[in-house]
Amino acid sequence: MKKNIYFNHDGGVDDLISLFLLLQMDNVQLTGVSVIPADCYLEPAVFASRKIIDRFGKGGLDVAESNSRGKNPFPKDWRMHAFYVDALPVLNESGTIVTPVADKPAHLHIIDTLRATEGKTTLLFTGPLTDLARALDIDPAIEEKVERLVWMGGTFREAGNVHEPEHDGTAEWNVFWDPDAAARVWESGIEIDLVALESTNQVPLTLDVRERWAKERKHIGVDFLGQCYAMVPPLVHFSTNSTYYLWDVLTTAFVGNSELVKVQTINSVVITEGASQGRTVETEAGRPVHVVYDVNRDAFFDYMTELAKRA
Ligand code: AGV
Ligand code: CA
Repeated sequence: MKKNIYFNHDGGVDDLISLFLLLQMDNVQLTGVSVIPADCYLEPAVFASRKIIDRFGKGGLDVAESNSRGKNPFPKDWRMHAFYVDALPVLNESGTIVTPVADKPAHLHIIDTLRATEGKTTLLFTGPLTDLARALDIDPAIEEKVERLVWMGGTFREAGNVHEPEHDGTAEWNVFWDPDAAARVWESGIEIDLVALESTNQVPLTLDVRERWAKERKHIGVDFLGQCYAMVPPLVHFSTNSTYYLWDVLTTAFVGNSELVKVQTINSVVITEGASQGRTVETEAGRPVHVVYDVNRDAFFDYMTELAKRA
């Protein structure tokens, strides 16, 4: 039995690689894709998504554009990454784009796709939750059509990954971009699996991983990984604000193979105001979330590289 997956992403290198890998999973039925302009510019991220589906998928999908806006914008340098992926020759060889843009915005596309899909759907979100929060406000009954939400977001460690003026550094970026949206989803009855910084910190982009992909570049999908991860800074001596981790790819791999990680349930709330906005905090009175806090790093990199070889 294939799992129905609806994928909402924000066009980073690891978001776009996640789309590519989902298309290679034989236990996944991808039912819909939408793009939110958080850690990306919308146009190149939508183009790149459509081209990835054309080049590496089987068709039958459209890509919905989000018109959501966040509270705390991502740095421009990071948002530029989607332009680089969109320009890769492997995605532009055919010179045409077949996969269409959907005729409705992302939050309505989520509602319609959930309703049109037989049975329940797992929501995979690798950017902020704004489109889901808006969908729930319009049509709360879609909760019944949701199997669970798998989200790259949050952390219960002291250090988050937001290093911005007026902030204390305790938040993870996908929560920080729109803390109110996360709080809205926390209010729902949806089961939440959180792929938090606890586990994503264990999968930095490192030089040995790059070398491996270089050695195996005769496979077009592995070459695609190498080309994409050439655009972003690896971890060499120490972690900086721009150091790249495989945040979203780990989240996507968890959907395809939950045995790679360890999960623990934590009651939590989302802080929406002030210097800690976007922080997820453990508290008895909070709602339960299933936190992915540990990963088998080598098994994860093997899994994603083997998936890429199928392309
Ligand atoms: O916080 C991680 C999220 C993931 O969804 N994104 C990147 C991933 O797509 C934001 C982010 C945090 N640090 C970054 C980010 C960095 N150094 N470069 C680009 N994006
Ligand atoms: Ca992302």
